[in-house]
Amino acid sequence: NDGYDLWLNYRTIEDAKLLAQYQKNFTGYYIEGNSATMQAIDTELKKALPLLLDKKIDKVNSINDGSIIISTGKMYIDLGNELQSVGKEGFIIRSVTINKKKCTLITANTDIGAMYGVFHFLKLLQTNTPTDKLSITSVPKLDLRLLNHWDNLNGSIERGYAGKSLWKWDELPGVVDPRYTDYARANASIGINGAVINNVNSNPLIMTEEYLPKVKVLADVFRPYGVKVYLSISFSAPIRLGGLKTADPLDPEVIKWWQAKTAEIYKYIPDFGGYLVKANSEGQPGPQDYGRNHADGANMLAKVLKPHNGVVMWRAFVYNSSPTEDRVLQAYDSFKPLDGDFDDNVLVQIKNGPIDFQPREPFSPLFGAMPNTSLMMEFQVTQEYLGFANHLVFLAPLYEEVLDSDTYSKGKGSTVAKVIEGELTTKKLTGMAGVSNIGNSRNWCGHPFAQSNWYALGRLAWDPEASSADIANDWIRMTFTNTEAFINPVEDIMLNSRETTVNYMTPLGLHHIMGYASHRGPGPWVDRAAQPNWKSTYYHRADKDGVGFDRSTTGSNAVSQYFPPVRDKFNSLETCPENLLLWFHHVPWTYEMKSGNTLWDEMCYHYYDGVKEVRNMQKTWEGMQPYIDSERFEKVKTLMEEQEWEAVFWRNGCVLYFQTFSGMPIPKGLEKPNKPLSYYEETILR
Ligand code: BDP
Repeated sequence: NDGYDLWLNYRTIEDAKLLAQYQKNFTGYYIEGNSATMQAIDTELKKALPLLLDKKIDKVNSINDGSIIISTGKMYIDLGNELQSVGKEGFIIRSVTINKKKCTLITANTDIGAMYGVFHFLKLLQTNTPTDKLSITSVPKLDLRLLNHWDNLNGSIERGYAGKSLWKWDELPGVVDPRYTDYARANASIGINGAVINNVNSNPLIMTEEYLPKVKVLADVFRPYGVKVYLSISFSAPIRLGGLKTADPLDPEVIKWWQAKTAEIYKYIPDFGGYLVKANSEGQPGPQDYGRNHADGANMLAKVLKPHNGVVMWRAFVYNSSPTEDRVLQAYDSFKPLDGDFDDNVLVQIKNGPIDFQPREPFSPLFGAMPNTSLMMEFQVTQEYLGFANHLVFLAPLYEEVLDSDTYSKGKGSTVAKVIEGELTTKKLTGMAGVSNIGNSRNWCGHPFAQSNWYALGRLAWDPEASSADIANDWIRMTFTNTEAFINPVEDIMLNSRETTVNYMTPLGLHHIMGYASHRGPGPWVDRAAQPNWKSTYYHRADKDGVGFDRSTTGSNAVSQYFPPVRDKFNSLETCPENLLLWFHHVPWTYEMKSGNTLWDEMCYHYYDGVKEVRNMQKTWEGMQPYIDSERFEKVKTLMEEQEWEAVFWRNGCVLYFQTFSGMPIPKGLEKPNKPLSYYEETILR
């Protein structure tokens, strides 16, 4: 098994009793309608059912005992208002009796809803769930459930660690790689309904006559699977492609240019999703270049897209290069004053934390702070700051931690999940995007376990309140095996893996201390950079007295961007959660932690625990050999060896570096680094 099948790895049910039951319960499938989506459902069932049930099982023309009925039009049983309530994308699965025949009904208002139902049904079989008395209703809580591909037109992927881009621009539109279909299938199976196919640092050529026919082919392949195509655009495209002198969003010629270009795109792709925009951020052009603000820019595009039903996703990831103005403050300060100014078809897309996809950050204070704006979540699935594709890090616990955080924007219970579900806002467009970790490597994501992060993103976009434990459990069963002796230990590995990584990289609220530019390996010593807030020393502020960034009311006052109880909790050294301590406070090395240890000792213990936990993970994995194929077993084993090596490297580098400030010894009983600090400073991991 080379991992190509992802979680759609249909294997015969291992439990003989259950298999016999399923074989009895399911005799054939009956599909109403013949749309491209229904045909795709047919293909999926034709492949999956015989493999899962180890018997011939076909499409049937009439309803029999044991039929799986897939229908969007005909009502087989009285569902009352229920069908209506599942909307355009939800579905219902029911065990029913029709004309004395026992059947399973999968029904929805649309074909894509039915497809989601079918994948859910297959998941039930894949995870060995009893199917006698099914009564399932499922509706996605968010409208836009997207992957953001940071893929460049030359085939490279910004922050991609799983090979080259899936999109073969040189072959398209003539040659259509069958892999595009498998990509869409995988997305549909977890409810992902859109893909921004190019990098946010956008090359405007994507919007030219050369590329649009290629983009159209992708859209055509994705369409039956409910995956819409979106593009990242460059705000200066009217200048770079159109030859205009300005890209001022209020200039009539500029507006005309966008109208014509947008209409052209819709000619190729009538259901094109819309634009994702990185503007006035890290050197990208934007409305501020012309004295306009983010809302002026977003609304101009929104008005252009509106007649076509397209949306604008305008990113809030903005910060300047000021050496003194805390970077953490800047997205909030730029966007909060614009609350209420954005058109209805604009979503402001916010990274989960106020800096940049760190192993741990507090939630972005913008969530809850813009009640009159549609806000969407941006998570990173690719592991830019989390060990690339070499470290096993299951990200669902990170996503869950953010989604469950209480903003208190409308009192207790105003979680980030509720904010992005639109429950606390006047605007109703909702969404979640994940920066994709997919490339053309045979197993899609590089590390066999990195697939679980793509999977988790889809599941949490469907239901931001889903639990990471359930997600891990399903993923393991679908991807590997239903053997309990494998599931339990591997689920533990997955659920602990993110905290393990925080421990050996950035414990206690440390952040942005990775190697310069590459963001791989430790780099707390990075003190020279193209701009001040790209230096690690800017963030950790270690000196002989202590370490950490004072963002309390006596410091940069970032705490004040949160609502009162959260603000006060973060502001006080005593109540600030220790896992965010150095994010919000500059703390003396000798400060007594809750454990009774000094801060210095505590920091050391975290770094050492991180390594210990990776070693435990390795030991557990060793015991898993009997349960799975040797190909994936060996691959994970080798990657874990690398992870252990890098964890030790991180630990030693960081402990030795911070020791130059604390001047305190590494606690007794801990193995001493066997190389001097200079070795870690000079060895650059890429
Ligand atoms: C940072 C990445 C950079 C991206 C940027 C962004 O280092 O490559 O372009 O985020 O999200 O994390 O725009």
